[in-house]
Amino acid sequence: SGERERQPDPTGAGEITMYYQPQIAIATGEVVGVEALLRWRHPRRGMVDPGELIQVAEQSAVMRLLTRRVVDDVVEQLAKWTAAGTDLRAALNVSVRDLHTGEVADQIADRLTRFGVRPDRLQVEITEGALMADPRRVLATISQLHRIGVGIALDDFGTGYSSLQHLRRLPLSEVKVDRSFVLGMTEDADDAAIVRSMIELAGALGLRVVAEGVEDERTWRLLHAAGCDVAQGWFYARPMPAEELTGWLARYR
Ligand code: G
Ligand code: G
Ligand code: NA
Ligand code: MN
Repeated sequence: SGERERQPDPTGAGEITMYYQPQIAIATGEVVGVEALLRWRHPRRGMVDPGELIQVAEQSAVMRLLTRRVVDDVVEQLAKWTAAGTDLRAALNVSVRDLHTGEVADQIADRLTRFGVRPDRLQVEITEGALMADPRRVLATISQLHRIGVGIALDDFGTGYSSLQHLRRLPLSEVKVDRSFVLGMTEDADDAAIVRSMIELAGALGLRVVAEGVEDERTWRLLHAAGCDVAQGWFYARPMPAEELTGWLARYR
């Protein structure tokens, strides 16, 4: 949030901020949601992508704090959009370890109530890796989120193990086709075939399909022809701060 960002940083470690990347319904061109992506504004290195930060954080209690911060920021942002009449859904990422206790689900329930945000405005993205680590506890957390009414997306679909079992057993609302397959679609017939099969499979199971990493119009066309529901990628927009998104949405319409 803006106020927090303008505060001086006594630790010198930089600031955490959320960026939002639009997700577009392929059939209508409508913006249906955004994915919240963490960014680290480093005092010397500038804006750093979260990959490195999250890898380090996951080794310690820091991840728990980061996730708390992400949930707070995203739910508060959803409340602002709702108040402004902007009808957006937001997805946030949680790490594998976040799902080993019910804490994140309790926090999400608490914040949704406190900010008066409808649970179906929020979606939580999980990766298949989460299920490998501790399937029973992870499933309990995911089920808790599902009962609250929060959507669950299976992220990076196609890169994990036993994907088909997860599709059947988890209370999912969406699968996100991993960008490694989408990026290759226009050049590689196998990648294109894999993406088409994933779209068909997810559709048959009643799940919304999101293609991530859509970088050009040819990829968008292939996805349209394949009946993919939603696209996300640089072809439409890069992840951006919430303040920038407002202007982007106005220009997009
Ligand atoms: O935005 P970018 O492509 O740099 O993200 C790199 C990785 O960091 C991706 O795997 C993404 O899922 C992950 N990531 C981004 N934001 C968050 C977050 O808020 N929490 C968690 N756990 N992972 C995130
Ligand atoms: O692991 P996850 O799927 O959450 O990672 C999402 C990451 O993908 C984000 O960090 C974002 O920066 C990145 N991303 C978003 N759109 C594109 C795109 O069109 N091309 C590529 N290469 N990366 C993208
Ligand atoms: Na994600
Ligand atoms: Mn992904």
